Amino acid sequence: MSISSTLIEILRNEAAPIVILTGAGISRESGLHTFRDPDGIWARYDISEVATPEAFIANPELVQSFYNDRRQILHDASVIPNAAHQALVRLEQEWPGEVLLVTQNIDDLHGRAGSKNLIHMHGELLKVRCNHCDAISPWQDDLGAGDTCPACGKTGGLRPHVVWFGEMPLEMERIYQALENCGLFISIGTSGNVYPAAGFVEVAHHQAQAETLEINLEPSDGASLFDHALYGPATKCVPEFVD
Ligand code: BJW
Repeated sequence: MSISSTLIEILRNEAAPIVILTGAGISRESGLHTFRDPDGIWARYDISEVATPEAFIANPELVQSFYNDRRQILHDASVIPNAAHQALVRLEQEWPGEVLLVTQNIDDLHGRAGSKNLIHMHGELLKVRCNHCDAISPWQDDLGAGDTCPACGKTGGLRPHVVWFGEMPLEMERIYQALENCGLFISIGTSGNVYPAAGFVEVAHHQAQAETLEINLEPSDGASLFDHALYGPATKCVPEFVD
């Protein structure tokens, strides 16, 4: 069932806090591949070989080249924020209550579009983390074993600042606090396969009695958990909802 304009007006009048979760589907029409679609990243790579801490120990060159390739694609001039990223900026600016945007994406398209209240729960492709000093630093270029940490000057300890399977996603306390207090939870362009993000809808529903809305190309694995849904490409559905 689609969300009615009357319900949106009630939530607006209450200045209800909104939490938005985004996934790879929102960046698909900017030219970035999703993970689990037939043409997705996991059709070409084995998750266990590139997205676990064990993989980084066993074959750091393969893991670095996986992220170096994706960093290069992100620098491509054709990869820019789309109408869905832009609509979420308008929502943040115009909604009378707090809008927290939590993205699982490691691309920088929400930030480039202008979203401010933004959490990258799975990290950021254009940052590195140092295993020697824990510093997180901006990083635009290819990364390799011989690179030096901009913060401590030591070599050999840099890794992509991303959250692999088995690692703790970032800023979870802030995210759960927002979920427990929101009036509307919106999930956009995510398949609902990866936890803890896939469980956010239940936290919003049970602990905050929030309205829940899924916006996705097609019903996700967790579709039955949502009160409302809009199905179609994000560049069509997200502006439609916001405007
Ligand atoms: C469109 C569209 C268009 C397309 N418009 N839509 C058993 C049970 C429960 C949990 C576990 C378990 N065994 C292991 C776990 C934990 C594990 C997990 O979830 N495993 C599952 C596979 C079962 N999770 C973890 O390990 C996480 N850490 C953790 O749990 O720590 C402990 C903890 C517990 C509780 C609280 C706190 C902490 C870490 C997960 C790290 C995920 N990392 C990755 C890769 C790293 C970053 C990177 O390289 O980019 O993150 S995996 C990959 O999946 C990436 C994504 O962020 C993530 C989610 O994918 P997403 O965004 O949903 O993409 P897709 O492709 O799946 O879906 C795209 C959707 O868009 C589709 O539905 C399309 O239809 C749609 N779409 N075009 C709109 N144009």
